[in-house]
Amino acid sequence: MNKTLLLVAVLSLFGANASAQQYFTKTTPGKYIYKVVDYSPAPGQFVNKLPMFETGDDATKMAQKCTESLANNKGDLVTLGAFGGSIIFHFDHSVANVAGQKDFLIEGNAFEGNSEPGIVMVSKDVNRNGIADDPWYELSGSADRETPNKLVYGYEVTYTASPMQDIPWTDNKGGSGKVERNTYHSQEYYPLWMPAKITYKGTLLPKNAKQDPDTGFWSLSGFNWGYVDNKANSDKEGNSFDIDWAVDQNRKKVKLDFIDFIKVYCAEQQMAGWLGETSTEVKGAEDLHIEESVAAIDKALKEGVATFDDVDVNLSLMAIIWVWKVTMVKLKHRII
Ligand SMILES: [Ca+2]
Ligand SMILES: [Ca+2]
Ligand SMILES: [Ca+2]
Repeated sequence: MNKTLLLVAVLSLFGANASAQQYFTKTTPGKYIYKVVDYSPAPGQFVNKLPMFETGDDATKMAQKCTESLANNKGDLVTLGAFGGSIIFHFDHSVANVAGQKDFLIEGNAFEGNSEPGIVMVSKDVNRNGIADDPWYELSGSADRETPNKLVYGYEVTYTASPMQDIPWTDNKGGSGKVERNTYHSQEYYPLWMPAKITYKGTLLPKNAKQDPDTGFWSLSGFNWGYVDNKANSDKEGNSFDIDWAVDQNRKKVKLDFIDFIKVYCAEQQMAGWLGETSTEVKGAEDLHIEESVAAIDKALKEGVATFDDVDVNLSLMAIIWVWKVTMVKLKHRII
């Protein structure tokens, strides 16, 4: 009986701990990107330039270069290349999902007629290891509601390196194409630190590029809401995201009280003539309500279910000892 009660208490503690928000550092929380933990672009005309690849750079180094470009509101651009190319980053704290409000903002470099929409995914650090290896949820955007039959869910593209040539790809729907080179960018378009074959999976948005038959001018029309690099940065609302838009693999709504990691991937697969391939760019991100995020973490800390990453183990041990002591006292006084 005693042992069972204790086991239940400890298990419930781990359960609570597993879903608790956290600080990623002990410094004063900031509202901008703290760290980029993964950068996996698809081929594109700005790849190996934004950020710059140098001989010997590996995936870790490239992610670090992205951090240097984006953290603390630096505001340099990172390109994601064609469909599926992605970036994963986090703030220095978990971002609360405030009811009825958008929770974070992501900037790109879109302007009217030049939208290169990327889809946002969010994740909680469920296993509390500080690494983005937990379940991901997509934030559903306007196209899901407005043109559901024109999206391709579970779309998958494989790119094959082809040095200094157009880069061929095939998809899981029997389609194929090339990320074509152009005269404006003369560097290699395939991410040079990555394997010679890369496969990316996600939701494919309907093509948004159109060429004016008279002028030859290409325009990339914007979607209504819910995508990165889709509206000009001056449109704060149009670049803001609500954690309540999260859906699971079956497109069913998921309720998340906070998130730790954000992923953005390019959701278009098209060549727009001389404009080249459509590729999402990311310029930065911001927690839209840092006070609420911090208050929620502090509350969880007080309740003993949140931890600083670097003292995680110690706090967990302390919490286990605390639960043990409380249980013993309660048993002694026959409270339970
Ligand atoms: Ca919200
Ligand atoms: Ca994790
Ligand atoms: Ca762009």
